[in-house]
Amino acid sequence: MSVFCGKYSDQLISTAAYIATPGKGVLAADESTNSIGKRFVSMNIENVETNHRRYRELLFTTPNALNYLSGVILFEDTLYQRSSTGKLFVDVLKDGGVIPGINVDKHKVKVAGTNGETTTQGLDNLAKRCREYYTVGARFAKWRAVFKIGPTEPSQLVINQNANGLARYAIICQENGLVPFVEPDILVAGSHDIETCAKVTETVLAAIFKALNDHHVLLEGTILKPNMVTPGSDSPKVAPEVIAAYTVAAFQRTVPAAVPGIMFLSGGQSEVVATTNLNAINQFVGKKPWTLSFSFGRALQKTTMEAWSGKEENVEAAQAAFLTRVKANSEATLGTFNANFVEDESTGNSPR
Ligand code: 5MM
Repeated sequence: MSVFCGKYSDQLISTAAYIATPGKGVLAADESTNSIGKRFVSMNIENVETNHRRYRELLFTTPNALNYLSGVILFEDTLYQRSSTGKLFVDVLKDGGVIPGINVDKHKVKVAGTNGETTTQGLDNLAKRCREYYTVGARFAKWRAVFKIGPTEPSQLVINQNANGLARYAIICQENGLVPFVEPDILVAGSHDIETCAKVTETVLAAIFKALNDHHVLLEGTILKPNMVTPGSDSPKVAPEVIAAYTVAAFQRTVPAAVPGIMFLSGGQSEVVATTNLNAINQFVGKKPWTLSFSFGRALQKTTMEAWSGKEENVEAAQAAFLTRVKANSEATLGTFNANFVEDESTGNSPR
């Protein structure tokens, strides 16, 4: 049997191509209730549902910000919520030329017999949920599988399990009209060097694309959301140009040219570091048949959330911080982010 070819094929291809428009990227605003709660509490923002909604409204209604985005990943609650003017958030995004997406995984669980490695749950009822999400306007989905680097990790068991889980998720999405974001997140924690991260990234991606092929997934209607190739967080730092060279080489070796877009997660990198690395990746001279862009969560939102602090009088300043980030990352997708303009980590907007 060949790749998936069903009633949604053309739409999947055009949706994925739109998401991968050069100059645009994706905002990952799909923090679960638990995760956004933890972030709010750490910033002294009251962790109540009203604040989750107010914060997402601040992001989605930032003047001009949607021009730099092709998609926003939502948590299930947000898909059904409305802005303070009564408009569904889904319609706010669509009217701004941005495709709504939905996080469909049900989080990770430990795999028995491993050193704390995990796999991701959520396949039960996934087809039914995808049909519902499509009806309310979602056109893409996201599923995150987590890998860690250690003396014997990731294990072959966890690589196989997560690759098959991602592939099964991807084909269920495509059968129901949603472009799958395939997110293998190889965590930065550890003292490994960049070569080790490159080797693990290549091994994991090779297994995933073998599984996607086995499951007949239409690659033209798929987006990859990977980590960048970097040294571990406890290792000496390397230059963005080195990260770019290793990252692009890892994809050249494993990601078919049929995939329209590679939209990176930020993985705990600071806002400026994530932008600078994305810019270096796009400036790197070499074979790059995919759009290389962003699907950042923390690296788009940290200064915005801090600037807001839950207070109405801070909305304008918070929106200015968010606009700075989406614009800078849009430039980075084109390799035109101004390296001489060094942003202040605390404000995200301070010239050298
Ligand atoms: C925004 O956070 C997403 C959901 O996380 P939880 O399920 O833990 O709440 C997360 O999947 C995110 O989309 C990716 O990890 C990428 O985010 P970063 O912050 O690494 O760019």
